[in-house]
Amino acid sequence: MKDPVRTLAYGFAAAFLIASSCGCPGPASRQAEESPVAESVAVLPTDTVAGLLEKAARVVPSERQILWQALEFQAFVHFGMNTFTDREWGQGTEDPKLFNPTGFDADQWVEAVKAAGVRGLIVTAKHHDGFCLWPSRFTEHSVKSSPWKDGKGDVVGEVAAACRKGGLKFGVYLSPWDRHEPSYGDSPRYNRHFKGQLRELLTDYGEVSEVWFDGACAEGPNGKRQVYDWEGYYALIRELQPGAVISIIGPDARWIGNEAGVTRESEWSVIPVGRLDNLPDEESPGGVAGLDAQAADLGSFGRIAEAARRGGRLIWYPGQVDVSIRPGWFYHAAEDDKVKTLDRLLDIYYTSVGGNAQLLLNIPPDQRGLIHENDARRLKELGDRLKATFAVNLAEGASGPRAGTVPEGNGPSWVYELTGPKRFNVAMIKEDIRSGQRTEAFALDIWNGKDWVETVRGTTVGWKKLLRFPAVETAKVRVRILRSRGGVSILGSGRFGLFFDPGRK
Ligand code: FUL
Repeated sequence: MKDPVRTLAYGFAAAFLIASSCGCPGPASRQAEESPVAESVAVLPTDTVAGLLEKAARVVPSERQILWQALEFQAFVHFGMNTFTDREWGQGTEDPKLFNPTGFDADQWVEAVKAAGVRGLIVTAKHHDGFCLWPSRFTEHSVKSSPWKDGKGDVVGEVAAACRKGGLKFGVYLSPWDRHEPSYGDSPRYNRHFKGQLRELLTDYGEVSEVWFDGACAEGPNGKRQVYDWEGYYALIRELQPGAVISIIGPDARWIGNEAGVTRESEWSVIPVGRLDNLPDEESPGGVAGLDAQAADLGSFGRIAEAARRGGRLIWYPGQVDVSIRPGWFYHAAEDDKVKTLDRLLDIYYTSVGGNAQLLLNIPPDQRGLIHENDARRLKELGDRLKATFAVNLAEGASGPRAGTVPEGNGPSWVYELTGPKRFNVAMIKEDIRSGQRTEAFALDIWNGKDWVETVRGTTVGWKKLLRFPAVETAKVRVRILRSRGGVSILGSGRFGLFFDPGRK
């Protein structure tokens, strides 16, 4: 749901993030442990073009960001009071007695989402209405006041256990905005309350791989505005779950900027942020350190140069695509026939996972507490299609990159001699993000027996670029780097692939 007040919370996050980044490049250091931002590199008005490019090439992810990026595809699960009131945003005044799933089965969630190929699951432990899916000691507004399992149930606990059993990472969405909690708006009091809840979630349920902070925010039931203690929240998460990625209103992963599953053609993970005065910027919608997460261009050289003029910083801040399989985030029976088509989901997959972003696909369980048959069927179709496509890498065993870099034309290029003629319609290119994100433009050529023919051209690569094109058959392909920031480290083993998607011509 679009939210007009999302910006405010982002602004608060900004203050802390920019104030605490150090400006010193290099590998992860002690500073990485002390600051929520793994690394940041200061860019200055006096930097030359070459100097800026060199600085941009040096920004690298933290270990937790690398592991998070490798998950590629996660499930988001919106379940709670809204499931039973048929709403998207609750008021906070709903009677806990309404929460009563008749057939709740966390294993069924895990099996259904695993069929699509996800590697993690994030559940809405508390949405804006304040109703907690775990028996929090800090409020009565939770499953313990519901008839479900006579108030003895714990959705978060069962989901965490099912994820562990099923081999999925487990993450929590905890809405900072709370329309029920009376202390909301009495800032220090609510901050204590919120940290208490975070502590419960981060200590009682084993490993938590991600904490998702929503930007939606408005006044509380007392009509007051909350000043969030982001610094305190982040410190607590780092202390209790040092491996957990803090997303959206957090330093580790940024909101892609829309809820429709759309990525930019050029998704950068190296992002210029901030201003010289280090103050939050409530004028700019979304993101940390004054970053407008909805801007069309976040990381081009032009943006870096602009940041340098203002004395900004470069951080590693990869994008996450949160999108629902249905129109709403929560389950509504009226949307049973509005589950996204397989083609739409594939488009989203290819442009997010294959566009240097992580895909967080929401699947909302129904009033039984089960993922509906229509969604489960679609998830399986998606997983089957992806498996059929990616099971065999037709470039496997190719000779080429191991022979080294072949300088040609404007940039380096790599020729792959396949083990024989192969027919393919998908190509994969990856950078080694431990060395940053450097490619600005590339092309893929195929050998037609006489000449090289350019098949597809792209801009950024990053973690993974997936390219789709009409099927071609050849025994030799070439990747050309047209523009990069410093030397490019792509195309080592496992970073190049050719595949055949049987669902396309
Ligand atoms: C938004 C929320 O307001 C929606 O209800 C949903 O949780 C979505 C993922 O984020 O900001």
